[in-house]
Amino acid sequence: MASPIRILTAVPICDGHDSAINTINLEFIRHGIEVVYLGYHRSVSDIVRAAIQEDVRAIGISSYNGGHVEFFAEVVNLLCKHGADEIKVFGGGGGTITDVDATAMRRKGVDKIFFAGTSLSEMVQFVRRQYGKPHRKRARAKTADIDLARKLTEIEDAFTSRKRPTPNAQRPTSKAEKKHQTSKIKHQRSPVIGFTGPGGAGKTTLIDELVLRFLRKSPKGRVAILSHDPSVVGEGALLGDRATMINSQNDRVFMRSMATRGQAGGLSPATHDCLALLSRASFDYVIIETVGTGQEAMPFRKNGIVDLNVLVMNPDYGSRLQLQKIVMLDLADVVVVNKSDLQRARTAHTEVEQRLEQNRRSQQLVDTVAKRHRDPGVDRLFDLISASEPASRRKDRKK
Ligand code: B12
Ligand SMILES: Nc1nc2c(ncn2[C@@H]2O[C@H](COP(=O)(O)OP(=O)(O)OP(=O)(O)O)[C@@H](O)[C@H]2O)c(=O)[nH]1
Ligand SMILES: [Mg+2]
Repeated sequence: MASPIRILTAVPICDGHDSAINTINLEFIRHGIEVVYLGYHRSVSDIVRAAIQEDVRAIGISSYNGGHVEFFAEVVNLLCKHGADEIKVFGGGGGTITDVDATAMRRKGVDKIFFAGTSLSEMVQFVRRQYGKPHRKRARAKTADIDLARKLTEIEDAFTSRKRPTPNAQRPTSKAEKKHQTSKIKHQRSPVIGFTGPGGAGKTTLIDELVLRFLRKSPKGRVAILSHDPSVVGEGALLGDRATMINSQNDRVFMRSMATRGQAGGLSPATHDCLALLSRASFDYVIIETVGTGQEAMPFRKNGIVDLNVLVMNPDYGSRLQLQKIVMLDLADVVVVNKSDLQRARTAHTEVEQRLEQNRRSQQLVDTVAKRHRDPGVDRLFDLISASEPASRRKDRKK
């Protein structure tokens, strides 16, 4: 099976018109395209960085603020500067982009501008026709991030090209997969922190706040984030975690969004190998976020690379009875009750605390308000993570 087309979409800086791109994203997804959505009010450098890290085939920009001629051209130029000009640029902006503008933009290297009145199916056909084939004979990667991004694509594609994806398959078999095989993980690898929890609990917001603290504490450090969103085999996906990120739009953060491509449990068939690659790529931390999970999920159990398991919960999980059913409450090293600004948070804290006492092991419970800047709960979580000794290093010490 061919790998889905991956594109990145965004709305430029000083522009909040996101309704058009939201509609277009959905149409692309419905037609089997994986869309990494960066959100609105995004700068040229944020867009180019994301496109490179995500190793997308093209960038679709929706622009209504009037600055399209310069903005699109700057994206094209910056891609060229980074040696990533194989990534194409296209987009639209309704009546704000005139015929004359579009001609000028094409001259500056923009692939295609869609005018008002174009049907959504025409756009889908264009993307399929123009960007349907993988990049062949790629020029040598000019930067380490481009090289890493391509290797991640190679791993992901190797899993997808199998005739029948095996559920929970973690053992690579193809040539490309073997090349990146992770059984020989070096001892010196980055600590890997795993975040899981129900959809919308605030995992991404929390990770973004933790990244902010990390960037401040380590002026030269780098973090990698591997983020997941759900998808069915052979179908498209909205990879939307980047749209929630503010602080992680930074050259010291390497983020990759993955669709689960049919695998249940919160991760993709290629996660293990992608994670292993990232953990060997000299980041100070590697953070992994699962899709929003259910009561039975234990996504990091078989993974073997995650050093610290963090379960992020909503205060409104139901009642004490529901808590008994959440398997991750037994497995997590740290349980976060996020959205502590909500009314039920105090009760949730007490109930979760009592639930954890039954486990009789040292699990930490932290209350956070991830959407509030400088939240003391997030500070505490950051300190806990910084102080935790990765399991990999503990194992090394015992040897
Ligand atoms: C809806 C709308 C709003 C909504 C936005 C809701 C939202 N979340 O997106 C609201 C009411 C909030 C709004 C606010 C403002 N708006 Co307004 N808005 C519009 C409006 C009416 C429609 C835009 C739209 O979504 N069209 C629907 C899309 C699907 O169709 P389309 O635009 O024809 O696009 C086609 C193609 O170009 C293509 N396409 C578009 N993008 C992309 C991307 C890709 C990748 C692809 C493949 C294709 C593609 O898809 C369509 C296919 O037919 C336009 C006027 C108009 N009729 O175009 C003004 C307009 C864009 N707004 C305008 C202005 C000035 C503003 C405000 C500054 C007003 C104010 N003073 O507050 C604010 C700014 C908001 C902000 N934060 O940026 C001006 C812009 C003028 C300019 N640039 O010179 C316009 C043109 C109105 C006008 N005539 O004055 N706006
Ligand atoms: N009230 C409140 N809202 C929050 C808090 N943290 C995050 N949110 C909001 O919750 C919504 C979901 O946040 P995300 O960070 O995207 O949640 P997520 O767990 O990553 O979601 P998925 O990846 O879809 O599973 C957003 O609208 C956030 O602004 C918080 O502490 N309090
Ligand atoms: Mg998320």
